[in-house]
Amino acid sequence: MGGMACLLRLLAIVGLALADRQFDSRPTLRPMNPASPPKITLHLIPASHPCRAAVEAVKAKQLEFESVILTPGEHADLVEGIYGEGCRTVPGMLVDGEPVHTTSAINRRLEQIAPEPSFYPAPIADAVAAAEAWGDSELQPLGRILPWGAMYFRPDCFATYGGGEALDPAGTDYAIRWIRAAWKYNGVSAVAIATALESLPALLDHADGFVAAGLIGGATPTAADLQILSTLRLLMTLGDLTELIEVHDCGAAARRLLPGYDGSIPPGAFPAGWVRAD
Ligand SMILES: N[C@@H](CCC(=O)N[C@@H](CS)C(=O)NCC(=O)O)C(=O)O
Repeated sequence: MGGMACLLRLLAIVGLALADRQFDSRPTLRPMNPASPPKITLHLIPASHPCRAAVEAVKAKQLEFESVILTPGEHADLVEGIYGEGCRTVPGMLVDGEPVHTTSAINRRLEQIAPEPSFYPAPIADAVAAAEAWGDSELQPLGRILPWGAMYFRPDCFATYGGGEALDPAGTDYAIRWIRAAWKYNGVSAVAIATALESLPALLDHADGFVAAGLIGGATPTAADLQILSTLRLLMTLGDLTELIEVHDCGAAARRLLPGYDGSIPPGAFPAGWVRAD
């Protein structure tokens, strides 16, 4: 596929094809929980780690769902129109038309609809909820800074986050405009990138503590798994960070839960010395 075609694919102009590939809506098993499942619709954008978390959450509950892939940049107004004032982020979930907004709210609503397998197992429910909240507030923002940060140095890799290939020069020019806009929108700067990279080793150690405590990395995903491991797996698409993350128990858990993840930026994108292992 040519570079520009790959790019257009990322921008969700062929959103449904992308939805099939990136956010596979088929449950792993036949729906069995509950007896008459509600109609679930997810509003998503391509390559978003919270969106991937929501998709995996619905699949873990073995529920059928429909994906609506929105165009990044245009999605915020649309999402606010559906989910209410101030609700401008994805993912959002409609359950028989009832709006449920943010990954944490989605996890909790799914738990009511289909209690098994539990995202908040009884003996560790509070600790899982606290780990989930930590993942949301402390780790998730890195998934909006570092991939966009690395893409500035390798804009030809932009379309890989939509399942495409490296861009040709014309596609790369187009991608550069999107990357600039994303920097502005997400508050990315060289200082923000360096700060995020500096914070990563301690965050990985913290997440390893959750593995040791049995809050993440087990046989069935908890709400904390979905929240934390989706971000780590996205960050592992950055060649500069793959090894750094996967030597950690939490990194190995991320690869187990999410073996495939679109996007690839070869090592060497970030300036030498910015990536720290400790
Ligand atoms: N923490 C929330 C927020 C998710 C979030 O920030 N999503 C990003 C995409 S990765 C988004 O929609 N950003 C658009 C905006 O901030 O306007 C969640 O987990 O649902």
